Amino acid sequence: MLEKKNAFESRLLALQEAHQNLLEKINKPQPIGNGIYQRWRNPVITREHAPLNWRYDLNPKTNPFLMERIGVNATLNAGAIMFNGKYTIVVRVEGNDRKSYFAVAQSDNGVDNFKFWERPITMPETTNPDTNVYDMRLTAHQDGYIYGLFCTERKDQNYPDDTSAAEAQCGIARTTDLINWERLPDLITHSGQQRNVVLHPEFVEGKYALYTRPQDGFITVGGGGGIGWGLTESMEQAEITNESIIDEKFYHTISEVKNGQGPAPIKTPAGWVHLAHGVRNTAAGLRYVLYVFMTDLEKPWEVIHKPGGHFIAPQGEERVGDVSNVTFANGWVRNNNDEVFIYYASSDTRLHVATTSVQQLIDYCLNTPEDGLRSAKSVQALNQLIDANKQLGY
Ligand code: M1P
Repeated sequence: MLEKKNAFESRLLALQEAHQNLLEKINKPQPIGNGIYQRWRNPVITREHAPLNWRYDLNPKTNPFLMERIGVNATLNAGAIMFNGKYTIVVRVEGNDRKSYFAVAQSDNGVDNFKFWERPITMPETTNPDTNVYDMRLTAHQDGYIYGLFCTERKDQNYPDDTSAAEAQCGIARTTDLINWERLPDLITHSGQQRNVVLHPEFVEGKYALYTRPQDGFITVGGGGGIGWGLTESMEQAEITNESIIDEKFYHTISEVKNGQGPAPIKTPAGWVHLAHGVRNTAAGLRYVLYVFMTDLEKPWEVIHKPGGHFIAPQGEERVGDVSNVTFANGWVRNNNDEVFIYYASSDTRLHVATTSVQQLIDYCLNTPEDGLRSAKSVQALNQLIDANKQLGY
């Protein structure tokens, strides 16, 4: 009995020490980079960051082997915001049971030492309970609330015998403290399903403005797709009656199959800077990359600059995970020095950070060649660059 107790205690100590070391691990930027942004070496949140008392029954009487009772499978796709002077992320935590929930974690510097709050978010349900909730976009809106828009997934009742048939819609909640959330009715649109819906931070024409992603099915967007745009009078009964596509998917581009808005756009003197994901198909399955575009300051639905190609694509270890070959981002933070912290997940498994600045993002939008949509145009753009460099003697 004494031996068992000692084994329990030494295992607990080992777990606590490993957890503490992970939480205090200092992060460093990767060397050189591409000048557009800086990747950082370590993921900022992994499943091992989840507090021990969320995962283990710490009572030797009821858990003599100190087994993990409620496992965390992945920590990914986080919404992000500067909150009370801290870099704050609302992480999609996916349990071993495949259900996702939201949990807040904070860091003083945005690149390491992220710690989860004491408990995950208890998100109220509507009268039609969610089976799964994920990928929250946070928007500190002009109206004074922080809104969290997320995907609510339920069984698709149109296919009662298909146990994998799902329906995605946009869930809406708002808060002022990130602890207490007021759940509002789901967004009504007149498209089949919705995912990747994001609230624009300012009123447009006196209304709430939303970026949408209409889709025919749960995985496939079908004939439509693209990043959509629509207005709603209120968020308490949010409904978009007129939805238009502002950034289409296009043949033989990084977003040939589908795309979706990432976090709420950042306002800059040159325009709104957007981060989004684009998806194409390959023999090895779908490949998700991030891209950036800029919309007009007065008309956030009008794309005015769109650099060609991907901004962030999965690299090295990022390429492997539960859903490999994926980078996905729904959160970024702009600090008072106009530095931008991009929180992106790799392969639906863990969360990373890349840092850049408002100035760099503007430069990237204004000066990266657009996708010419043909190989010949790509070579033309390349030759222009080579010629310009030759004139400088390079
Ligand atoms: O598995 C990759 C991503 O797939 C979905 O994104 P989209 O709606 O664009 O297909 C989402 O389920 C997302 O959470 C996931 O990371």
